[in-house]
Amino acid sequence: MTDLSPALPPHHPALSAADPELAALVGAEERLQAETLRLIPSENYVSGAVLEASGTVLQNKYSEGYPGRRYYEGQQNIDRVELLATARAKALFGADHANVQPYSGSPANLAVHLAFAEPGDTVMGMALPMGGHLTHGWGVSATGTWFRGVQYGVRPDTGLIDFDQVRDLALAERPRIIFCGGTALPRTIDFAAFAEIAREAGSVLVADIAHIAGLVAGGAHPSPVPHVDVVSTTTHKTLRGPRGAMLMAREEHAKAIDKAVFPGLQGGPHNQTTAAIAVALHEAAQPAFRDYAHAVVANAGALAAELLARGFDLVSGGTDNHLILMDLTSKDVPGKVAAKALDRAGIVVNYNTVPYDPRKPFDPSGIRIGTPSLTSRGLGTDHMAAVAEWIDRGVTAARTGDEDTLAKIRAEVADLMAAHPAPGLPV
Ligand code: DSN
Repeated sequence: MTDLSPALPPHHPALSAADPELAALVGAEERLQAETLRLIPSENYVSGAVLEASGTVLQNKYSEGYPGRRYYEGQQNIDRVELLATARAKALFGADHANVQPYSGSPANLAVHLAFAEPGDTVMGMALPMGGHLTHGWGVSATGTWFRGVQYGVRPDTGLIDFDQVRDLALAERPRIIFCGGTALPRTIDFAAFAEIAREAGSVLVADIAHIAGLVAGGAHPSPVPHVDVVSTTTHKTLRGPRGAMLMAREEHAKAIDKAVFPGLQGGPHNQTTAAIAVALHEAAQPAFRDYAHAVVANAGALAAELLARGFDLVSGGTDNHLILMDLTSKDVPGKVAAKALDRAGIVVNYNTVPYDPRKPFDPSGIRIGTPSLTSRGLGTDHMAAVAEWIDRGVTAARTGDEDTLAKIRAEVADLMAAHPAPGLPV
């Protein structure tokens, strides 16, 4: 049950007056985000500027179409907002073309299918339980039912992408599209290796960099742009923007991408989100963002080292990026039990399958953690021993049912969080 007891912060006066019940929920969420150690690697804190942009009157406007080619009048300002966002995306990532209209990552990836494949065509991506994404042709997704998904994985001995398998599968299946990238990949993605295979197979290569977009923008992960046909990304993970997405493409694919997003799949773009994306891209182009991206990676490396020192098994033995995938089998605690106990301790993670997991996705062996949010709060490598220690104590307490320890950790976490206020939240 959500704790609604804390006093509301006074900074949503209209909302509080009009709908106190909803305002109380927002206030409770603000407090939760302020007091907890948020380790879900796909989450972050946006800046106050991004938050403000996403709550503007731009949301009152319909603008189906693209700048200069709309189906509604009154686009004097909206066109400029979207042009600013696309120009900033192209400049930041060095892309020929950018489309900032996809509502989020899944519609963006569906648009990619619409642009390059016909229903029933073969598409290839990493299997979801290996670290891929639903929308890369996984069976329960529309991308795996309307299209024929074939899937690659990681090597059981190393936890690294099995490029022999990728190549064999690509040459045997000749997929229309190959996706690289995913949601639980702790290691650097070798875009050049994928590009060579896609070239041999005659496939369109798509890099889904949703998780690492901020690292790419900040120079802390190699860019896919020189190697791939299309880049798909959400804007709200390491990139620290609003919930939204972008597609970037080589010039030759620009028309196909735009047509697939609108009118192929969507109606009017969410202009308030477009504005907030533009702000986030502006922030990501500043020198401080490079420091942020490198700090995210340094923190994850330090945290991984501390966890390994405490006897945890990490998929692939560690991390190169913002994400750590922990296999808790040797700790004798299922991932879901650990995740729920850590949540009670004020440490927010998600339970996750690990490659070759003998358990079910809704009750898997692992948890997935990452450092984007804690880095946004200014935590550094010298804090990672404490974070690892809390996780260690929390996982042990999960096994033994020691609620007192979980409550103690929650208080310790809240103290550290109070000393490191999060961007965008009321102090
Ligand atoms: N749900 C996202 C994540 O948590 O990684 C991927 O879509």
